[in-house]
This record gives sequence, C-alpha cells and structure tokens, in this order.
Amino acid sequence: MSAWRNVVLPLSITIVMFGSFARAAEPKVWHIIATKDQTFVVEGEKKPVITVKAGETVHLRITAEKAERVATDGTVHSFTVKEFASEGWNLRLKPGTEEYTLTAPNKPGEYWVQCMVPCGPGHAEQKMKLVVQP
Ligand SMILES: [Cu+2]
Repeated sequence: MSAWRNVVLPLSITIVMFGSFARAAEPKVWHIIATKDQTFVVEGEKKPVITVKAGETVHLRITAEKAERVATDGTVHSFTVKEFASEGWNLRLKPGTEEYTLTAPNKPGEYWVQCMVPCGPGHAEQKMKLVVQP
C-alpha cells in the first residue's frame, strides 16, 4: 500500500502540475491583415513574414479588408501558398476576421504566400512570406 502511495501520488501531482502548465502556455496566433490596399501585414512584425517550424500547428487570425473587387462568392482576397494549397494553405477570405488552424509544411524553405483573387490594381504584388524552419 505504501509503495502504491509512493508512486501514484507523486505521479498524479506531476500530471496535474504539467496540465496546468500546458494550459498556461497559450499557442502563438499570427494576426495577418489582407489590406484594402492589396498588401499583407503581419501584426507585430516589421516585414510581412511568418516563421514556423516544419510540421507544427499554426494558428492564424486573418482579417480581410474589402478591396476594389469582390469575387462572385464574396471572397475579397485569398491566402495561398501554391506548393501546399492541397494541404490547406489556400484560404479564401471574406471581409472580416476568421481564425484558421493549419499544419506547417514538412518541407523547410521559404515560400510565397499570394493572393489568388483579383482584388484591385496592386493584386499581383500582394504577397508575403512563409518561412518553414527544420
Ligand atoms: Cu488579390
């Protein structure tokens, strides 16, 4: 009985402590703005770049501002990484703010995030970078 107590009790305390620690560590959320001027802005960053680790869970909060043109389905911009479009990295953005949870690509490198929805005169230059670290 005492052996049980010596093992199970400390183990339970460890699990409870770890649980509260895990809750306290809020996941990082990247706040990105697809602007009416056809640019991408990453809040808190000087340059429009997000840096993630290969395979990690990525939380995005994207605000899309209405530009000059709107697609027939109401989309005003997209957030697209062509190489990983089939893995969820192709978000069609409606005006307003939405949260998305994606999985970072497994292939380290630097990739362009592009808007694939014709949104106005600056559309072709509406790009930002996704950096995937090993
Ligand atoms: Cu666009």
